[in-house]
Amino acid sequence: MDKQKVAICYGITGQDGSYLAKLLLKKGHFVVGVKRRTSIINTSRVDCLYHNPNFKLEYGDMNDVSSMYRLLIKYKPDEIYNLAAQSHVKVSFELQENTVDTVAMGTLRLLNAVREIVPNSKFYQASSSEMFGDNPNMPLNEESTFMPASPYACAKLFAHNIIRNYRKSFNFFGCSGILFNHESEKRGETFVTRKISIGTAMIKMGLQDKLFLGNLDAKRDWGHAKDFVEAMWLMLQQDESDDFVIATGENHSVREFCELAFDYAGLGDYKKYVEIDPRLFRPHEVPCLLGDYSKAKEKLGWSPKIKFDNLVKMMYDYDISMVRKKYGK
Ligand code: NAP
Ligand code: F7E
Repeated sequence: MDKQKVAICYGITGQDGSYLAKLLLKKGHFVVGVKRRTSIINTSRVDCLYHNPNFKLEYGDMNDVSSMYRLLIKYKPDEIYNLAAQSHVKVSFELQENTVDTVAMGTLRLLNAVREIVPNSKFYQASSSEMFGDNPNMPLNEESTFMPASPYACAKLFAHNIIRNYRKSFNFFGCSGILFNHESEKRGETFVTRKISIGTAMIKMGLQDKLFLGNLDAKRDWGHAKDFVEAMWLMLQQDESDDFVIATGENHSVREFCELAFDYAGLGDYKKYVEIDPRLFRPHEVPCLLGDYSKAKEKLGWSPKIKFDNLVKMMYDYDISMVRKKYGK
């Protein structure tokens, strides 16, 4: 019988960490989830895994090298997934150093520890479509020029480049998934899709009158996190490491997301409820992103299953049931 694979996942408490952990457990892995210390408990996305004998939570931090060594020595993982980040683009304009330290330097620290302790393991890096930033030449693929437009994107680009460099210099197995926006019922509540799905549900239940948003004209290529974590896993099952764009090949505006959510909720025209708050605009906006996932389709056999309409409906259905439960309606 094959030895059980061990995977370490940094960023386990986040949206993708929770979907990835479930997928890896299904694949038969032993999963070590790394969480940082927080003043209030924030493991709700993975609490359902707490009693699984193949799942273990450990403390660690992208800014704490000795904990990286401790965990790598203790578990000798076959696969390492680096999903940890200060992942909010707008916040990165206010917390520049923290974002760069966690995303760029944190990745470098983890890479160096991995090369020392488990040099034959496979490493997944959570790269981002934000790295394309100002590039207007859609659709974007692995050969497109990176023109980062935020501290977050600059930091992700450093991490992306250092993985490529280690791959070429040290024969290191490091894959970067250049993931376009992916959302879900577990998406953080300050990202626009979840703000809209929760806001629509609150308005539907008469608990809120208005939803305040920023730029409604921004367009994103939105997929579902459950599909996207499958691509992460597939990348590490290949014989050679590489970079892959993971996207749906369709984009929609924030306005279209609102139109569909309010219409689906039976509230009619979103304009009756949505107001613009200029404080939600960014110092430098990425107006449009659209990905070309042909390489992932050809080499990994990956395609997205959940399309935009379904994504919006799934998120609204989840949030209306949460709102009902929470407010006893
Ligand atoms: P998320 O929900 O914001 O999760 C980020 C995770 O990183 C959380 O578990 C967070 O812990 C952890 N983290 C933050 N700072 C840390 C530190 N210093 N040390 C250890 N852990 C730390 O993000 P996500 O949507 O799941 O995305 C996963 C990864 O993919 C991120 O790297 C993100 O930048 C990247 N990405 C996301 C998308 C997308 O559309 N979702 C697209 C492209 C790339 P806390 O819970 O304690 O905050
Ligand atoms: O913004 C506009 C906003 O914050 C999407 C992260 O996972 O995906 C994510 O980054 C768009 C932007 O995601 C509001 O200006 C309008 O154009 O949901 P978001 P993001 O910035 O695209 C990438 C791929 C990542 O890598 C990141 O980690 O929506 N927008 N009104 C708004 N955005 C927010 N957050 N809030 C608003 O009220």
